[in-house]
Amino acid sequence: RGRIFSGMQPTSDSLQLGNYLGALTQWVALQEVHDAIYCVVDLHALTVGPDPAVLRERTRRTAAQYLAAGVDPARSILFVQSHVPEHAELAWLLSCHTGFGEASRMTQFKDKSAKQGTEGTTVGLFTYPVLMAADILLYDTTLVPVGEDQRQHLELTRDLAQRMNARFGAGTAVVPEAHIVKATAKIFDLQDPTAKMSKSAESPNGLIELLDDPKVVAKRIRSAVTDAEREIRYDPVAKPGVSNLLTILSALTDRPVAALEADYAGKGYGDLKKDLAEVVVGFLTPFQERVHHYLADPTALDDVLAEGAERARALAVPTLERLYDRSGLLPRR
Ligand code: AQP
Repeated sequence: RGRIFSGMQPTSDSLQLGNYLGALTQWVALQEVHDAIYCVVDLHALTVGPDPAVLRERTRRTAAQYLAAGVDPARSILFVQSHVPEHAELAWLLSCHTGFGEASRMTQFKDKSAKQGTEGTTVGLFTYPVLMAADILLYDTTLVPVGEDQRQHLELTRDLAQRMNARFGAGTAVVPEAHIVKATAKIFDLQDPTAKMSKSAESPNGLIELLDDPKVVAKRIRSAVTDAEREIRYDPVAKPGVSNLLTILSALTDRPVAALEADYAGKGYGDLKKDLAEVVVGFLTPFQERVHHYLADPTALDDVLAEGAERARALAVPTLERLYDRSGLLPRR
């Protein structure tokens, strides 16, 4: 059995459909055959300067969405990052092995810091990928299910693990593999189908949030940007909007894109959008009911998270001890 680790930031009241199709559905599938550890990465969310009460609320909401999607705490470990202090401790150690230039080349940092300006950009945002590497290496993770946007951070994580092994001997860190499912690795914004769908999108019109009012979601799908042709064909370069709609429909109905192209031969974009809206609303309605069920009992939710943190710590402590020891830190007695 492999060891899986992945997480999402509680940076919004709701996850978006890209988070769900790119990562969360993989998490649920992988927990069947692997030891899986899923985390709400609240320390990462601090990089955007959230309001404290809002962050707390979003942390629970994110956990409730994991559960509603099918993450099973009887099978997987589900916890909140800040409840296991070893994440921050290992991040410091790894930051001492990360080049300043190397961290500066991370495209997510370049994009986000360009929006925030030098004064608005924190050191936390800069070292974000190092904390992510710590999250992964802390559990001797072998496989990390993520969307395409995290590939570069995963490469950095692998480089850091290999660097630790070269410096301190084989077996210091486990080198993880990314698990990126090509078909759904990048879901695009409905209004700008060349940009990835993102929780923190500037305009909500291109976004499908899992906890949005289904009527609003249906309207956004009906207004999705397509192209001036009429043919429903999968061609991400020439027809990014239509291809994105086909990708989403295929993922939610489990029907191959080629079969969908055949289904829609001779039909118009309006038909595709109408059907997709129905499928998405059909998925969201019971999903939202499950989320609200978990949120209705915050004590039970907190109990699940507390138990998860305890189980996670039992794995994290020996890994950190090993890495500290190999680095030459004097063992605590
Ligand atoms: N559009 C997407 N298509 C496929 N996968 C995606 N992911 C994110 N957007 C898409 C994957 O979802 C997980 C969430 O990771 P995160 O919460 O750490 O943040 P992110 O990658 O930066 O995602 P967002 O939604 O764009 O959040 P904000 O706006 O807060 O930065 C990851 O596995 C990611 O690959």
